[in-house]
Formats: sequence, structure tokens, C-alpha cells
Amino acid sequence: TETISISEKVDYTITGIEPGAGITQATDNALEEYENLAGWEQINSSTVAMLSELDDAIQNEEPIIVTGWSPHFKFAKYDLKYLEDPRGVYRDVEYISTIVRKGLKEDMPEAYTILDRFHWEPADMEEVMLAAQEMEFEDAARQWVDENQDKVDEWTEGVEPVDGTSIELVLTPWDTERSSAHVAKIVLEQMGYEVKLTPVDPSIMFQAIAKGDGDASLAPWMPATHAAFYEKYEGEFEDLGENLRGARIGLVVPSYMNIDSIEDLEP
Ligand code: PBE
Repeated sequence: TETISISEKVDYTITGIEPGAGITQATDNALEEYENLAGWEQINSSTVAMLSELDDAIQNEEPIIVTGWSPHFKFAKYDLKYLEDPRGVYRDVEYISTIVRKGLKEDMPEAYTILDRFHWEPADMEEVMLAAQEMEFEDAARQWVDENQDKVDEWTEGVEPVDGTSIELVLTPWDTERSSAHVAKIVLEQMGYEVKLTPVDPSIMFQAIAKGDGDASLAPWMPATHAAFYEKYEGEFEDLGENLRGARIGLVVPSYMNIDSIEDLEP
């Protein structure tokens, strides 16, 4: 029998990532929503630090609760599970949207059309992320574009090439978004654009597109992850709809841990 509870062993903490991440905000909401988590704390540092703590815990078969998301290689590398979330704080399925600044349609109709059509599957994104563990994202994205020219042709069909027009794509600093931004960059470059990628925190990403400092972003996670930022700037950008469906966020634990739900955690 367990004399020391999981809650005690993890010291009533959730191992989070960067303070500015959407999942950090969602987890703060979870700490307020679940009465059994009263007195619990989220410790935020970075994705790299979270992954190293996760790895340490698994090497020692110790309990750990992290803020996790998919697609991500941790699910291929380790045996992990999402804790059930009966209150629906993290929702079930996330989609990733493409947003553009107002006026982009008039200013750069060719890029607008391509960005509007950009849609791929989690497996495509995973392919780029996996390849990027051994090469630059730029090269991993180019390889995916080369191997998926039929899909890319659907995005660019009938679009006239341009002559060196500059476009700025804003992204957030995680591998999922590095993948989509680099693929969009390669495709737009093939159509004659000069593409600049600017990685920023999620709140700044929405602000940049709302103010027109950046042209487009393929990085908003909805409906849970970036809801607060999205609502803050709603109406000040144009939403072109989802570019990927089937992402997920939540509290993640090693499968050897004997709990299934956020509600199983003891106060
Ligand atoms: N993430 C990955 C980001 C978005 C993509 C879930 C860590 C976040 O803002 O939480």
C-alpha cells in the first residue's frame, strides 16, 4: 500500500513550461477549477527543463505531473497518459488556426490564398518535428515539401508567383510551430516571397497580427490553449480557420502512475 500519496511525493506541484505559454494559463485555470487542487502550485521554467525533469522522474520511476501537449515526441519516447479532465478545462481536441492581419487579402492576395489553403495532418507535422531532431527545421521543412509536392500544389494551384515581396510570419517558440512556419516559409519562397520568421510569446503573436506588425501566423491553438489571448484581440485580425486538427493539451503523467483523472489528486 502507498503510505505516502502521489500528491505528497510530487510536493503538490505541477511541472510546467514557459510562463507565457497558453498551457500555463490553462493550468492556472485548472488550479482554480478543481477544489482538490487548492493549495497546489504550478512551477514554470522552460520546455527543456520540463522535459529533463520528466526524463529524470522516469529513469527513477518516480511520480511527476507535467503540462503536456501533442503532437510531441515525448509520447513516442515514453509511456505517458493524459489525466482525464472531467471539468473540461483543457477541452478534448485542439485545432491550430491561421490568422492574418487585416488588409492582407488586398495587399498580398497570393500569399493570402496560400495561407488560407494551408492545411495538414498531425502526422505531417510530426514528420517535420522528427526530422528536425537531426537537422535544421529549415531543412526538415524543405524535405517535407519535396516529399509532399502534391499537397503543396493544392495550396498553390492557380496562384501567380510574385517578385520578392516581403512577408513576415509570426510564430511561437515550440517545435509544432517551428514546423508549420518553416513549411509555410519554403512554400511562400517557392512562390517568390521573401519570408521572415519572428518567434514570440503567444500574447505578443496575437498583438503583432492585430497591430499589423506581422502579416500572418499559423500558431494559435484553440479552443482552450490560447482562448484568453484570442478573445483579447478578437475582431482585430482575420481568422482563416484551422490549418491542423487533432492537437491536444493537458496534464500528463507516466503510465506507471496509479491515477487516471485530475480529480484523483489529493488536496
Ligand atoms: N504549446 C505548444 C503552446 C502552443 C504550442 C501547447 C506548448 C502553448 O502556448 O501552450
